[in-house]
Amino acid sequence: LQQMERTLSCCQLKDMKRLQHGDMKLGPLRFTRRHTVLIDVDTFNSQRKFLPTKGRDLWHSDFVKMPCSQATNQKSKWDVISKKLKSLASKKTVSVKDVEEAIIKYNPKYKDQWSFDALHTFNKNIPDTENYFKTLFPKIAALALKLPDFVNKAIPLLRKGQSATITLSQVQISCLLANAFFCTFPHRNTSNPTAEYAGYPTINFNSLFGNWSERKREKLRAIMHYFKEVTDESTRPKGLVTFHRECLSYTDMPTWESCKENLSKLHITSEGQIELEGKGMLQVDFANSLIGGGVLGSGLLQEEILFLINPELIVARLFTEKLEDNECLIITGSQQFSSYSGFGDSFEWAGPYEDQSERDQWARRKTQILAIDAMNFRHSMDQYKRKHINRELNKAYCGFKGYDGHEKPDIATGKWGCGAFNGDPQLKALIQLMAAAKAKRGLAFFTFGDEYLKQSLQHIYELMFAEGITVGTLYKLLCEFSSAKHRDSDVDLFDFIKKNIRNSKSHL
Ligand code: AR6
Repeated sequence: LQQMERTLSCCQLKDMKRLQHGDMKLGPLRFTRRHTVLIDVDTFNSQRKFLPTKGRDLWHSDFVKMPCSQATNQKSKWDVISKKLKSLASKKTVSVKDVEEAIIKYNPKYKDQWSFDALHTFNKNIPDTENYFKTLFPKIAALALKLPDFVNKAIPLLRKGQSATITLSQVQISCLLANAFFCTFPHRNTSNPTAEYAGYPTINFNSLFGNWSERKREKLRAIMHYFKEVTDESTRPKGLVTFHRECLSYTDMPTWESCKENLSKLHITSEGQIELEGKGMLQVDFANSLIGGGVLGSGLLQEEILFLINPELIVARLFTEKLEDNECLIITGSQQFSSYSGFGDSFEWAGPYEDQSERDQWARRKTQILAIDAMNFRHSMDQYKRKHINRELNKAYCGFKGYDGHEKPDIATGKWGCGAFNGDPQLKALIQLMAAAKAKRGLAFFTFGDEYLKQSLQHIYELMFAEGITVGTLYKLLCEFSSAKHRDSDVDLFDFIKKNIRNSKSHL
């Protein structure tokens, strides 16, 4: 009987809805005031070609300041950069020393600050037979040099407070990342809080090249593999990727206590991972408000790993301002290039990954990644405060609700905010369930080996499902729990719900 009940409420992975793009016609690719497309839409729509759109460079605070800009000062800088890159690109083999020398040549201020020891050690430790880097460096330099041809329309910054979208080709992304590799982006190297890009993540790769550690080795293997694929004619990706910043307006924030929705369907598993088993669903990135977190440093948690196996995500750091409490970033169409195993210190690059995901009408891989940053609770008790519960609910809902008629597959998530950010997995699971119910989407919850959470969440979900609990009732229970927890910090959320669910229904 128990088994039967289980299959009645919790569902299986195969029942989860994945991206189709068949039922929903995207229509021709179009740019609008809020959607910048960096390729020529006419030739794309008529011949499916990926030609860069014509446009002009803008040295302006609303746009990415480009290394190849014709603005005074930068023009002469690009002369130096391009001369250096040309000299590297013309060689058959290039050493790490040459790469370092070139980067420092046009970033002389950082001569004593930037270290390249990780890149040196990495290169030395690879057996000669496997060492393709010496011949890869010239190709990356050649790719970086194409910037003025490949991207000639100004890239808007995805700034806080505004929903906006950028679509660009995978080749354009590779060219931007080749520039990041060679640390050519201007005004992006200072961490001074008053600096122009202080509210943005870093983009130049210098931090990846210093402070050798085994983590760095594995990161560099993943990054170099990406460049190997994108510089080879036979494996160069041919498609588009869309980056959308969504800003949830205050008027669109649900009044959680009066939400009448019932819980949506749930699949819970302690096996598998969001990025594999969740393919084709809205895959949650346990993000930092500075998108990509420590991917270019030494961080190696869920978000950094995601960015290493899908390096195109890294380009979001170029134009995405720090996310506010009511904002998220949704990336459609990025490609996975690498496989991996492990997590944190045990992370290993496990070789190439051949992404088989189909492409949609806009030539994007049928993948959607949702970056939402949980709050970082240094004091665990803080998370039970009502205003923080509200913040997390609205953050998740902002991402889960989808945008502008886009398809809404179910959501693949897990212990969002419960590792580095110290969240309570029970509370975070319920918050995500509520946001999913409000957005009318199912949830696949990957507990990442946590058997206890799997069992207890399944149990409490079945109970709430059987009682027909609504989002509003659950919200009120969370508020009551919040007070109970402040009286006695040992109270367990699921126990509290078990004890109070009947009462809550009758008096709420
Ligand atoms: N699939 C499912 N679950 C996973 C996976 C996976 N691939 N990887 C990890 N988990 P964490 P946070 C589980 O700490 O607390 C980054 O630096 C695993 O149990 O990455 O939101 C960001 O840039 C893990 O403990 O997320 C932020 O700065 C838990 O998910 C910060 O970490 C939480 O993963 C965000 O930290």
